[in-house]
Amino acid sequence: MTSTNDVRSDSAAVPDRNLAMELVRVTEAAAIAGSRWVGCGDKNRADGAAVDAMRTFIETVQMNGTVVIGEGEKDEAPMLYNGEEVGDGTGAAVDVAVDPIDGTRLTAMGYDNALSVFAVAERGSMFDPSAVFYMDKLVVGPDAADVVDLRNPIRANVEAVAKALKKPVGEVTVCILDRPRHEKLVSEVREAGARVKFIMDGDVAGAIAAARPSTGVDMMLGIGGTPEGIVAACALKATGGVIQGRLAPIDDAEAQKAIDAGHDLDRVLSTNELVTSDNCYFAATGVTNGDLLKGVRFGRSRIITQSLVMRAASGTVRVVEAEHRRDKWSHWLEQG
Ligand code: VTB
Ligand code: MG
Ligand code: MG
Repeated sequence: MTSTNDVRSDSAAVPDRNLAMELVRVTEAAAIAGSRWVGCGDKNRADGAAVDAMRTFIETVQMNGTVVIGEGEKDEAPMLYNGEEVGDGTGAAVDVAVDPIDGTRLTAMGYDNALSVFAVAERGSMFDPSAVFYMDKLVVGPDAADVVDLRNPIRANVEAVAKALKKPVGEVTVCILDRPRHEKLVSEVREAGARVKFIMDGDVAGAIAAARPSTGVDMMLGIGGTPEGIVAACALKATGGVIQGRLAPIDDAEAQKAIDAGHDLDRVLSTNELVTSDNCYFAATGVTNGDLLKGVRFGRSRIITQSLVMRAASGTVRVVEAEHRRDKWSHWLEQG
């Protein structure tokens, strides 16, 4: 039987629409376990706890998943490795992109903006990020989606966004990772008259914030991780808005390797090229507070989490605030 919805829910080839709701339990678990280590000063400790919790909780999710993006390689973090099979092995075959904590340094230092994220899409539909670790990105929300182009000068893009959002350029806020490599970009944004909002890490949260209303961020620009670009694309497919990405090799050797693997380094990849299928699901839970989500809060007997749950095919975005009984989490909170 075919449901009245746009996506069949009766076929094993298509993941069930409830999958996103299951994924949020996984990011909640990783965020809670990781948040035990907020401010501890050791980013691997926070990441390790989040990875362990994520691994344990993924096993309960009904899917036949293969990790294609297991962030951690670039940062030598304790990763869910590429090729690892996750889920209970039933149901549709899917690609999985995880970042148990995007912003491990933020977590360890007690700074804002750290997230736990998990994204799933039909098998074979996520861009393979192995060629190049970094990607030049441009992200805007739905209202400005049709007026920007990564190939255009910064000023042109910023002015186009201002026009699309019907506000003066001086009120356009551009989120940029605070890195020496962005010095020229930052001056160009400021010369165009827009505001720069620096983030120390966490450009998944930055990208989604740029595409969501009322976050105070209108646009994200600059070079960040390729895996994070694909994770962000999964969310953008549901919120509307676009991410445009161009591979940004760190040196000639990496560039040559990418070219040999068949990549065109001048090509601007669109949201739908980074993730080709609309059968795409996304969940994120705040670890520390941020523009996008509140972080994990500990009460005497309850732990409160805030998460986003999205499904691209329907475009539904849910904000899920959950209360967890603290005693049930003691295994994850009393380690160390
Ligand atoms: C970004 C950021 C991540 O990596 O993608 C960044 O979102 C890019 O790499 O939180 P550099 O740190 O080398 O600039 C992180 O900081 C870590 O994954
Ligand atoms: Mg990351
Ligand atoms: Mg990470």
